[in-house]
Amino acid sequence: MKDSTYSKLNPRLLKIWRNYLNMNKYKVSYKGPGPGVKFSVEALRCHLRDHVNVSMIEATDFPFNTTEWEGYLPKENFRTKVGPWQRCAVVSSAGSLKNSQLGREIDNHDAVLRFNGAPTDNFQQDVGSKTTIRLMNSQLVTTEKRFLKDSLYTEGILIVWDPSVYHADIPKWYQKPDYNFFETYKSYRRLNPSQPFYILKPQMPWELWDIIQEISADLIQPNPPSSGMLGIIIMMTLCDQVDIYEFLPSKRKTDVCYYHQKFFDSACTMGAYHPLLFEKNMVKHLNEGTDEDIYLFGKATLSGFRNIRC
Ligand code: NCC
Repeated sequence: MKDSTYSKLNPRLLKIWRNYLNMNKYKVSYKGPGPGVKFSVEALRCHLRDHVNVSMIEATDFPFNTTEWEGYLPKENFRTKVGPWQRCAVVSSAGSLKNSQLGREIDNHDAVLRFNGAPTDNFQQDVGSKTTIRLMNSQLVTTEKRFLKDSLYTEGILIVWDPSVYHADIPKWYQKPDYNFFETYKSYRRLNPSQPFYILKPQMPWELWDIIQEISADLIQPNPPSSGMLGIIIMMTLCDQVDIYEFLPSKRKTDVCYYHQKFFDSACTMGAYHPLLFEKNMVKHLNEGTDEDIYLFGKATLSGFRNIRC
């Protein structure tokens, strides 16, 4: 995959990108450097480590410190409870994972991160069966009727994220979340009190977005990064090495959106709402694996933040 720009996209995706730029739903007003600032791999990794703060809402954060929230958030701090690990896998939900036979290799990692409602049952051969962390968007938690019932969600550590207005603080975001997932979150916690379930701080996606904009030559969609990109950064903070599967598409690249559903849409891989194409350019730049690994296995290998010197 070469560095791609939006001007090379098909007219439908180009139109959607323009519409999002005009809409600016999250009131993005980026004033940082760029666009198109060039970083070496090492410098970009340090820049991400130093400017993207991966942390979860804690019981001391207002308004989560009020009686309404008493006892709902996990007691243990995310960074003391979760990881660190050596080798981690991030499994995108892409259709190109189908028939990949990557399951064993994926399960062979110390920790595996998956997204939203991506299943493993019946797909083990291609995507593995281990789920250490499941990162979900707030739309799924709010609208998926099976969320409170389906055993898919009861394995591993859960993290939910919800987009705030650009760089809003926690109290502002809490008054106006994108999806009001808070009551469902509480219900889930009452049903599964011993399963760790964290809420990502809303500042993190925009800290990451700023860097994607800084290094991209085009204006990127003023919408938060995809769960995929957020999950990669979360794992980079927890692991020495992160192997990412079918985020950079392999020779199996397809317009089939998911490995578990027959639904066709090229936007799933190239991006419409999320600045996915630019995220993929960034991951390609950070990749320390070979082009052959991308082509054959859709595999990119990134160093985590834990052992780097900046
Ligand atoms: O599709 P989604 O993501 O659940 O996929 C998880 C991550 O895998 C990467 N991906 C997926 C498909 C594909 N062909 N190529 C890919 O690279 C992406 O990095 C993606 O983030 C999301 O980011 O949360 C998203 O969620 C869905 C949907 O809300 C959930 O699946 C819950 O039902 C969004 N789809 C819709 O809203 C219709 C999707 O845009 C982004």
